[in-house]
Amino acid sequence: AAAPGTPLPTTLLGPNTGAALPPASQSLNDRVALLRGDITTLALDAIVNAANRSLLGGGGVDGAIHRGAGPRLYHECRELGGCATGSAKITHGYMLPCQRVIHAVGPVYDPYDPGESERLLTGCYTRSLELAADHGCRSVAFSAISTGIYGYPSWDAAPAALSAIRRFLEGPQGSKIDKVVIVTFDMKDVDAYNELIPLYFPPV
Ligand code: AR6
Repeated sequence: AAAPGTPLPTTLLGPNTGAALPPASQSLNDRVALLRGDITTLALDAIVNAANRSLLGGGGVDGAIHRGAGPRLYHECRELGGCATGSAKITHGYMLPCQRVIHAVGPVYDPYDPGESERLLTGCYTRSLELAADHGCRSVAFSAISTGIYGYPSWDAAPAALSAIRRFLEGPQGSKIDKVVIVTFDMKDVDAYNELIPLYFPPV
């Protein structure tokens, strides 16, 4: 039996899946950060855009990234031939302070099929981290994919994002990434992440 006062290991449930995650690994804490602000200002190896299937730009964070990067980003994106929902493609960052932009295409939230929405959103995070690792990007910032124009409730999106990030960092390619920065912009995402991050990455 654990000594009195020893904190019990937390066993988390994956969002909607019912799949149990192993007890949270505190060694991962210093590799995940939460930041509120404009993702286009970050001088990291890669930032993750919330794009659409055309990859040709749009509103929200996508618009801000294309404005910041300048027209050469649009020209590179045009060569990519679009991207499937739940996946991602990588470009250069051009006039942005980051080296690379990873364009993830989140799902339009479907309240009649939340499981499929979650599967696709999880795919965005996992595929973006794989691309970052494959391209030597050791620091990666994520925008809150799908939680704006695409209508994904922040309280459902955040656990999917946190599960995918933790599984990746604990997985075979996890050591290829030093830092994952979760960037929030709207208060709803700030609230969700402030409450949920300690469950997935408990304070030491
Ligand atoms: N930095 C960080 N986060 C931001 C910024 C910024 N500069 N601007 C907005 N956000 P959204 P989606 C947050 O709508 O829901 C585009 O037209 C915002 O508060 O940008 O995936 C694309 O082309 C929200 O939490 O992306 C697609 O057509 C989060 O970014 C569609 O919107 C995502 O909101 C994608 O919709």
